[in-house]
Amino acid sequence: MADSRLLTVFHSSQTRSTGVIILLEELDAPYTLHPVNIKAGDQRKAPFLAINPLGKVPAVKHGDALITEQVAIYIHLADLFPKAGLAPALDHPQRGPYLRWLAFYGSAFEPAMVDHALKREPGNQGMSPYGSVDAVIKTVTDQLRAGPYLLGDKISAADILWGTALTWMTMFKIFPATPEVTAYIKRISDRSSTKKVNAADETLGAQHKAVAGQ
Ligand SMILES: N[C@@H](CCC(=O)N[C@@H](CS)C(=O)NCC(=O)O)C(=O)O
Repeated sequence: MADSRLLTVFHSSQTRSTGVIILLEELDAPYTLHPVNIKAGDQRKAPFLAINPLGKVPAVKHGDALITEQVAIYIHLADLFPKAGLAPALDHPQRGPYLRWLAFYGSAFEPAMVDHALKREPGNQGMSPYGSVDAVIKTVTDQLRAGPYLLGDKISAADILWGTALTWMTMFKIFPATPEVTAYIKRISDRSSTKKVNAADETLGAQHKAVAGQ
């Protein structure tokens, strides 16, 4: 690794930070885990609020630099370890679509799905950052139907983000589990990185529950 700054991931089991750990495993990147016990409410206590004032994981320290927000973290990490081939190069024709799907995730998909899950009216379509929930669901589902990955035949870091997110969103029935979506999720969950991280997450989750007295 040309960049020798240490990577520390602030992580809580079975959350959005789980996907970041899966990505790091895919990238074969060295990293240190800093567990945050969400079950005990540690994300809202001073030591973690000093890292991320929003009290949210994932957060990553790269040396002294702080990166929060999944999309920024995925872009940064996949670019940092180019040998894994999970980020199209700057001049690659798929670089733009790759960034599109990452940005779409954070600026359209999550706001739409959270409004949908909380049964909040999106309000005026012209003011909404995503248009309509139905348009978002159709856009994603159509893309996955073309598959097998978001960019076609080759997996990218965007698929780790989307695959892990769609796993819990279909589980909670926020996003429709159509055959193409289910097949896509399975492609990501069958990967050895996902299996390894999910198994470790079970152990961490049980430890955190015990500490929280649950
Ligand atoms: N906008 C953030 C969202 C992160 C987020 O919502 N994380 C959840 C875990 S899945 C969290 O930390 N929740 C703790 C809480 O708010 O109590 C991102 O994309 O990284």
